Amino acid sequence: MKRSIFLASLGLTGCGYHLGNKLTETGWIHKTLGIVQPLNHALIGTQGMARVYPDSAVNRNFRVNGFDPPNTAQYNTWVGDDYRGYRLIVDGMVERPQAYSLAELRAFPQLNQATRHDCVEGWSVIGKFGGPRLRDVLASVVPKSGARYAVFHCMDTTDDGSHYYESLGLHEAAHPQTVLALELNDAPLDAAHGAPVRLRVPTQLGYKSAKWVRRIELVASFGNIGGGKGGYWEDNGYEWYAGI
Ligand SMILES: Nc1nc2c(c(=O)[nH]1)N[C@H]1C(S)=C(S)[C@@H](COP(=O)(O)O)O[C@H]1N2
Ligand SMILES: [Mo]
Repeated sequence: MKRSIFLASLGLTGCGYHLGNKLTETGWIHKTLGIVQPLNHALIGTQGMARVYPDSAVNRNFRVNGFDPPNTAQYNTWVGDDYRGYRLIVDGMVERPQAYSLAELRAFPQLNQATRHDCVEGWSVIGKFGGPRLRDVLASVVPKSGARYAVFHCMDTTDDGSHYYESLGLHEAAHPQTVLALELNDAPLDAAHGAPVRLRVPTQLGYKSAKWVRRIELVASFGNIGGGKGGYWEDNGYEWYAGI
């Protein structure tokens, strides 16, 4: 009897995912891929997963919120050139730092899912975000074992003159629905929604989904970045873990 209860608990669909988290927390994010990837499909709709909506539920006009798009000469050059000159820098505590072009990001397996975006201001909108899973991109640079957080450095300027930034623990960064979105509603992401690359974290509040990402830096601590709380809104009093 005891034994069957034990086996039943092992059989919970969440276990494979939690095993993945354990491994990523020790810095072995690349080792989890083979284990977690085949489970993704079975896990949709289970605990810890954001609800996935049918295309018919998608709001065609996805609301725009937050600071204005970057207005630097460099950004405007990229916009005018279909972002061909843009590179996403992925560095910090990694074995193989990279600067990925959009074509290289499109070469990763893509996830394109309609999920609900909840802003802390109290509105929600359903949008379909497509792009590589963050964990695949992080695995490709091989995080060092001491890396604990991914920090997202953005290109827009906030009202205190700083650049917007956000961060995730590697646990959340490895979530199978967390993507670096290149598309919104089956079209290339537009400047207003964070082009060319924005983070999309459907399990957390909207402010975690950083737009206009220029650089992802892996760190052991975010205590010395910005105001030290892990994000622009966190530095202004919001929660770092903004689970929905
Ligand atoms: N770089 C950057 N990312 C950001 C913001 C911002 O001002 N700058 N606003 C956040 C907030 S509060 C929300 S609700 C969403 C809005 O995304 P949307 O404009 O695609 O709706 O982006 C988030 N990411
Ligand atoms: Mo928001």
